[in-house]
Amino acid sequence: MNFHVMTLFPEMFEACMNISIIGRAVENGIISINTVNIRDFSEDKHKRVDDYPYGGGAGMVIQPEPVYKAFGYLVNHIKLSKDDPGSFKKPRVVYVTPQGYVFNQNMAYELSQEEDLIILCGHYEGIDERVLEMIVTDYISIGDYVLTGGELPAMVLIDAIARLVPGVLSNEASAEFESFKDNLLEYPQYTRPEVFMGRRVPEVLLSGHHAKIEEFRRQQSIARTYERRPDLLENAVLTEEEREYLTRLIFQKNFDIYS
Ligand code: 4FD
Repeated sequence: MNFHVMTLFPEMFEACMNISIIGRAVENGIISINTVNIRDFSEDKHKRVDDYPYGGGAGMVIQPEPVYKAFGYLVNHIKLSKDDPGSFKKPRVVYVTPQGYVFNQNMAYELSQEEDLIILCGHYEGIDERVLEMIVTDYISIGDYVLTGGELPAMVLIDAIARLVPGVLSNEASAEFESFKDNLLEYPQYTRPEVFMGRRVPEVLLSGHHAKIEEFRRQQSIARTYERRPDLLENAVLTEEEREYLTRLIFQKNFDIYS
C-alpha cells in the first residue's frame, strides 16, 4: 500500500515513519510513505501559501492554488508508477480535520483495502473550501480536540491503517492482537516476575488450564469495557454465558453503590 501525504512539514514524516514496525514495513517494501511539500507549488516569489481569511477573523488560510497543483502533480506521479496503466483508479483523498467523521477501527480496515491513499494536512485555520470541494473524498478527525497541524493525525491514520496491511505485523501478532475483537477492550497482560512489590499475577494464568484462562480473559475484557467504554457494549459479541456474567457485574456494581 502506498501512502501519499500533502503537507507543509514533510520533515515530520521523515522523522517518525522510518522507525519501529512502520519503518521496517517501508524497508521491506510492503508499504511506502511519500510526501509532497505543498510549498513547492507556490508561485509566490516568497513561497507563501497562506493569506488572510475573506470576511475577517483570526489566523491564516491556506490558498487553493498550491494545494490543487500539488494534487495534480501527485495524481500524475501515482498514474506513472503503475506497471499497468489500466489499473489506475482515482485514489481516495483524506482531509484530516476536527470537522471530520471520527476515526475508528472499522474505517482503518476499510482504508487498508486501498492501493494508494492521499492524506491532506491542513494548518492555521485550515484550507480554502473550494479546493477541498474539488479534491477531498473523505473528511476524518482522530478525535474531539484541536492540534496545530494535520501531520500528527495523518501519522495516526497511517499507523492504524498500515498495521492492517498483510505482512506489516508478524502473523501471530496480526491474528492475536485484534484489540477490538468482538467490540471489547483488550484484557490485561502480565509477565515475569510472578510477584511484583507484593502484587501477584492472577493465579489462573499460571495454571496452564487453557479453557479457564480464556474464560478469565474474556471476563476481564467484558468488565473493563463495562467500566471504561460502556458505549462499546451495545455492539459487543457475547455468548449466553458472557451476557449472564455482564448482567451479574452490573447488578454487583449497583449493589456496591447502594450498600
Ligand atoms: N482532531 C485534528 C485534525 C487537524 C487539526 C487543522 C482545519 C485545523 C485536529 C484543518 C483546522 C486542519 C483532528 C489542523 N487538529 N489541526 O483530527
